[in-house]
Amino acid sequence: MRRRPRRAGGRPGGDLAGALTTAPDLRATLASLELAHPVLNGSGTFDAIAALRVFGDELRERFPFSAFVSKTITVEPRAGNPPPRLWEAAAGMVNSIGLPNKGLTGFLRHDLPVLGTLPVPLVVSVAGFGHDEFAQLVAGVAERDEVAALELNVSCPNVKSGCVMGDDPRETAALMERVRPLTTKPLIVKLTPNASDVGGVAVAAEHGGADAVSLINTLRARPADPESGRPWLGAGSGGLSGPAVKAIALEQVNAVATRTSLPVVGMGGIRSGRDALDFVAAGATCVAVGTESFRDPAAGERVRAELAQLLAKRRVARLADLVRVP
Ligand code: RRO
Repeated sequence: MRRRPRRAGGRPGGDLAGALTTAPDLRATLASLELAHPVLNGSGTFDAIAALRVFGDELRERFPFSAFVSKTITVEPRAGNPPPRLWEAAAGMVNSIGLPNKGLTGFLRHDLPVLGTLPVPLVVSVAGFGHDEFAQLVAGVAERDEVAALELNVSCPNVKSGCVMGDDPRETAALMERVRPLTTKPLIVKLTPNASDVGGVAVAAEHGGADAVSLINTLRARPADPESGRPWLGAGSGGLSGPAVKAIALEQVNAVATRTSLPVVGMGGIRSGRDALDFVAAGATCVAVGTESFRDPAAGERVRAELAQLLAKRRVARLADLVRVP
């Protein structure tokens, strides 16, 4: 078992004597991406195209995330699942969106030119129903200059077939073998919390040449209509996210961070700088805000600001100095 190397410097509670006179340095390195701070969005949880339409240049000047991860795209256009698609859980949300998107050609023609104008690196999330489709998506997306990195979504809970490649280390290894030779751009593998051994899947991704992993995607869930007791969601089941899953996500992030040396994008119920710090302490290099952005579209910016305040209070000059919990 490989243990994640400790970062240089720092001890719990901080590594500087005296008060900080400058704002903490939040820069983070995710594979070859040099990011201004560690807060990304979770795929599919922030519609940058709609936000640009509403806020225009104001959004470009104060973009809440240090990199933007697109909604997952597939080769063919998809309408998504029948409604209702959302359920508000006690401490979170169950979604059954079902991967609606314009398909590869529609994305490249209509969405990419707009997303390419964002002031941060663009990560395009892709999901194929089989290796050939993944290969088509990776080749088609990676050749575009607007794209800084790709996220391989092997973990969507809301489609009947496919997306099983993240359940099993051998499946993940076979996928990586197929797509890794197609691009030199960073490949981030989005892991599922529904796998029995998420650490094993992460190790397979690393051996297969992944540059980073992100986790967690949503947990399979089945809300019941309080009146009839029948399944509430049009598709029957969906995926649970939000504060309810945070402790599960921390456990899985820690399991992955201790078994691989890949940078980890940690997510699952992050609402505050305190939550973000917990993920960094568990081993994450970057964090992503998802469900909270539906409640507060400015959550990404707030989480970053709160994280900076927390580090300053603890007299930690650089995020990279923070000691990770083994
Ligand atoms: O579109 C969705 O239903 C969806 C996706 Br692609 C995903 O990766 N995770 C999720 O909870 N929903």
